[in-house]
Amino acid sequence: MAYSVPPLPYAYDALEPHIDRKTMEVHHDKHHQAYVDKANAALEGTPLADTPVEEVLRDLSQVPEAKRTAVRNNGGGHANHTMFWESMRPGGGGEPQGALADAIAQAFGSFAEFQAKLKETGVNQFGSGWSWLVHDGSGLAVVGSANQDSPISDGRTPLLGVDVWEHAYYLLYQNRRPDYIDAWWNVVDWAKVAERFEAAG
Ligand code: MN3
Repeated sequence: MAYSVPPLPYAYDALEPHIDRKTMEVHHDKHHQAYVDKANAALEGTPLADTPVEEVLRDLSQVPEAKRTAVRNNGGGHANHTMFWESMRPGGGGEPQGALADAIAQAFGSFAEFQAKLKETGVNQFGSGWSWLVHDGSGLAVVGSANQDSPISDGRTPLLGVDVWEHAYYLLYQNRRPDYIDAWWNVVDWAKVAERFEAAG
């Protein structure tokens, strides 16, 4: 089965005023679709054409060398964006509860310190990329990635990622990436992040 863009699990304008409808339309319908189309084109006719994208990204050396960069970029783009849409919801935000809250406090000192670190990593990502909360096998960490590189390819489990490509925020925030990240916290679906944490732990 070729990859496909999953339907957005809420309306395009559901995350307003934090993320605007036009950005969501272009980001989901155009950018994510392009990653899917290019990933499918790169994998077509290879033994990996029916492999879930996470399994492909876990070991990129299994991808034929001539296709590897295209799969890294576009397969990564597909996986990252699929997770991104599901990490947000209207009326989200607040703070995580339970075991995830405890693990964040243990790893970073406090939820506020975690937020500061994820934001700093996103703001300081030069050019395009992501800032991630990951489970690295022993505990939680914040890592950045360039372009569409997935933490999966480094042996880590992504729990939450903020897209800091300009296409994610430029229409509403222009060059103000820090303001976009500040607003993005208001739409994070912590219940979804907690599910991933439980599965990873
Ligand atoms: Mn994007």
